[in-house]
Amino acid sequence: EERYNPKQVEEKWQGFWETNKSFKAVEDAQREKYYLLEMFPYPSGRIHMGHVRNYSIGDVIARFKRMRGFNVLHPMGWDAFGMPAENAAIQNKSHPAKWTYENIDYMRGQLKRLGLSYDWDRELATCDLDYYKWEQQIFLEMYEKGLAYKKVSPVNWCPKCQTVLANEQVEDGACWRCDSEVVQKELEQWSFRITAYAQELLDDTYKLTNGWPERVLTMQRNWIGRSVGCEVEFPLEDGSSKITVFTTRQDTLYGATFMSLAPEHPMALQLATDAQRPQVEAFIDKVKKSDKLKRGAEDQEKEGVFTGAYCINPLTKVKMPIFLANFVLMEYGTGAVMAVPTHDQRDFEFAKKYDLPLKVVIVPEGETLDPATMTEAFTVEGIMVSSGSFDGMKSGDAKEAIADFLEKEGIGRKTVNFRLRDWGVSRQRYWGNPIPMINCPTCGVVPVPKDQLPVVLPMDVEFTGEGGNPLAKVTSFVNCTCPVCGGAARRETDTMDTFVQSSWYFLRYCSPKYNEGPLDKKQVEAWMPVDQYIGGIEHAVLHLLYARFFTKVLRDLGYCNVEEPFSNLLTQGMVIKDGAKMSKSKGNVVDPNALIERYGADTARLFSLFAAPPEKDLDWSDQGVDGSYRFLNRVWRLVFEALPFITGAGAVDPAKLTSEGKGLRRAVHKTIRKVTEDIDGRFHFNTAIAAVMELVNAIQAFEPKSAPGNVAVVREAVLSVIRLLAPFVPHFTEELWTAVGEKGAVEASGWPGFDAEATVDEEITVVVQVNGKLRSKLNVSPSAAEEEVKAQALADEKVQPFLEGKSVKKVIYVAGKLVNIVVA
Ligand code: ANZ
Ligand code: ZN
Repeated sequence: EERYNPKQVEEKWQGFWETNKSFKAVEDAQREKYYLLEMFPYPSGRIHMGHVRNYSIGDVIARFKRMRGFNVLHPMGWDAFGMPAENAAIQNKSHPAKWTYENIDYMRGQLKRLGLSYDWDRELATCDLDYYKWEQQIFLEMYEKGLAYKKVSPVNWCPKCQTVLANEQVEDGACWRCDSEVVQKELEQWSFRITAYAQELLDDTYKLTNGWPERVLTMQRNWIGRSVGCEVEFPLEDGSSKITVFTTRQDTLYGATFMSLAPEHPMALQLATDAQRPQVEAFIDKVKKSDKLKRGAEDQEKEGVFTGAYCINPLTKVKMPIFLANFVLMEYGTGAVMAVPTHDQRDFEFAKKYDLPLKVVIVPEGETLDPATMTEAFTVEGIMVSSGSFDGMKSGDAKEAIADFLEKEGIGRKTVNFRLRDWGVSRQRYWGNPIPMINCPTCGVVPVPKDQLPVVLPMDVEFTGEGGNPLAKVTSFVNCTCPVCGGAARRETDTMDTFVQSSWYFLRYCSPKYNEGPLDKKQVEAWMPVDQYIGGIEHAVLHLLYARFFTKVLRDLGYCNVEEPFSNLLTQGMVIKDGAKMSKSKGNVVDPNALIERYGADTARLFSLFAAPPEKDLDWSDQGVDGSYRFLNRVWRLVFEALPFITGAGAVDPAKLTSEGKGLRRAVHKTIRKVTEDIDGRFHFNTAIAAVMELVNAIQAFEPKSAPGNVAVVREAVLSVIRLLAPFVPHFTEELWTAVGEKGAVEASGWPGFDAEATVDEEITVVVQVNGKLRSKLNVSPSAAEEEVKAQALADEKVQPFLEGKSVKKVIYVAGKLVNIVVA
């Protein structure tokens, strides 16, 4: 008998897959396609357990779908631009390109060592010129359509990374990557007009409800943040101009008693009277220095300053003092808010602090509200009061009525506002895709003509870690001629956010070598959308929103006909150890290399799939790893022990089976059914594996295995175990499949089907008596519970007539034999 030697087995089959290109995906109109994708990794140096888990989950699905006859596309690549490469270059005096490509080589080896079934011919790295040059073309076309534009804007700046961050990349005021506190700055910046797609991005979340976790969709909807309301105009007291506000509560308009402007509002300084100017200026200065992200927070202390000016409430004609307030943001709505202290909590606190008038315009049905005794704003729906002709209406209805009235009077209009901001994509870093633009002193911003693409990232660069973007110091790159006037000009040195590259790599995988454009439409058509996408929840509003946006842009540029890129999304949990996420700083990292070295890739895969369902956090346990290894050894021994007598055993003839034989066969087919259901669409790999473990126990306990009537069943049971385990532990099962003398690869043998008839439990007969007289017979499973059998007896149609008009006093059950119903 051979001993299980994972290293030997795994090398053998990895070699086999490589030489035979076993996982190469080729278009095939005869078979249903299945595009399976895991979020591609950043080539940080080596893979970690989170990767092992993510890719093992994906690989089970890929292999399962292949065994079920699907034409599976399962590609892998590298999200290869970005800061860490540059930081490493500064630290190690090497080059980001060298660092990145060396890491890719090493990590590719690690992934191959895990036996993951990728089509390696489609591999791409986003820092390959062959990839990023197409992105430059897309950028130019977005520019032509007004979807990429440059403007001075306040930006989130990470002082440590020395770069701009998108709103999505700021978490609780800190950089998503290095956790440094983010500050606000004004900078000229390139942006993508994702806001032009806000409505579609929102609407289409409702098409994804069957395939995406509701939690992710809710996060995206909140991030897009659609608000329906009105813009209303408030004339200044002197009639010289007017202030436009955005409100979602026009039903409270009669209660607006003052005005709050963002300190950045263009009219802020202009409005200040001479007497108020010094305070106004001081306040603006102070707010500018404070954190914009904290300003919007609920628990933020409300602060403001009176400008000295007044405007007029267009409905009540009452004079309203105009304030600047720290909680009003210039980026939302119009940067001006009509303050209704009785019905908005922020305004209430502000009014109390600065002693401003309160007027109630909505009350709870049948009650009154006294502004003098209110302790907080009344913010829910109610009945309109002190609101002219709208009095007595429900406030919800008054919203509509007042909006119509404002439009009719020409003092307002219904509008929709989104919280979503355009996506700032400029990064002041070297290791990224150069934005293909030129700044000419005469012509301004000029796009690089398409026939002059690509703008190649220069290699000859110095990394000192000081003085900002290293690219800006490469004069041979920066100095250029203007394509319009021929004069001396400067090349744009901002590079694109790395999230741009990850916004379309899944499309490029469909035609990775295509050299006439970013995408071969026919190939994209054949493979897209991604049927199953797998990755971390941390990308819920970052990558997953950008990728949806970019897909729609590429559609509108004519590159594909895809509406939504990912039909189904699985967000896997973290790998934790000792109750905390594995991380260097916590010192609880388990290195996959050591694990694979000691136990083999199959054990690493099996453990990470068995220890928890994919969405849940996986709690690392050394005993668990050991247990997985021991299980594989058990299966190995079982197969080799059975070998001598199952080889050559024919197919099962159900008619010739003993009751024990039938029992084992039932276990086999029930297991096939359960494992199939657990994997397909539900991804309950842990319970699927547990079911196979039970079947292995049943085979072990089954005696005598070598009896002539039994060998066929034992053979069927053993082959089923091998095939059911194939997606989880592919090297192991290929080796056993060969050992039992089966031809071809186990994966090519297809997924086992189950015989429904064979899963039916054997039944026993229970007689039913009423007051001791035989009335009926029941067929029940031997494992049926007492309550179940009694209920069935009472409901039996032959028994029913004898119960009519009587009351049941007692039901007696003699297990497996009879039910006696006592009536009176
Ligand atoms: C008057 C009012 C009365 C409001 C009331 C609310 C309650 P959402 O739902 O998030 O869209 N607002 C408008 N622009 C703002 C800005 N730039 N900065 C801070 N707040 C702003 O919120 C819309 C509401 O937020 C608007 O409706 C406005 O206050 C405020 F009882 O107008 B409301
Ligand atoms: Zn020019």
